[in-house]
Amino acid sequence: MKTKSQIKPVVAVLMGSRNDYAVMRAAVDILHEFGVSYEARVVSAHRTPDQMFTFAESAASRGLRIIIAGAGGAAHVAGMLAAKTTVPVFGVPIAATALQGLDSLFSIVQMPKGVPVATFAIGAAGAANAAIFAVQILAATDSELQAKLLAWRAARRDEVLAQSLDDEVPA
Ligand code: RP5
Repeated sequence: MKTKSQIKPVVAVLMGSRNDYAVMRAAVDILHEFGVSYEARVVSAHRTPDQMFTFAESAASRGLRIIIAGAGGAAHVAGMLAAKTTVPVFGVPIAATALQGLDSLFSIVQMPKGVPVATFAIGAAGAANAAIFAVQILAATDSELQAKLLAWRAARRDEVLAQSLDDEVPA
């Protein structure tokens, strides 16, 4: 059996600061739940640009299939990664400044034609959805993962069907 450090990650979860992990954890939790191999690390476009480019340049040869990149403020990490690799990049805006994530949403979503970043919602919902979307893409060529995904969706459906307002609404 391979140890965690021996398993090659297929998804990378990057973030501009350790402080972003409070949000990006939602992506890690989903990948963990589905048993998708991943790595999570801090890479900043502004503070570690050389490391960011080295990461992007080696992403494909290291076997990464998807990069999820979260950042707040003037969030350039997702776009700059996308500029340096053809591995698909999913961007997650994080509310880290007085502009509450709108700044990072606009920074991530307004990519020039030819260098796409798939942009998700601001915050933890976006981080979780980025990971679910990664699972959906990987599941297209992995029947075991597809079965897990269908079971996960069915569980979400059953949760809603079990919800009742009987104790809340006036009789
Ligand atoms: C961005 O600046 C990071 O993604 C983070 O959201 C924000 C603030 O960084 P810290 O000062 O919390 O490290 O690059």
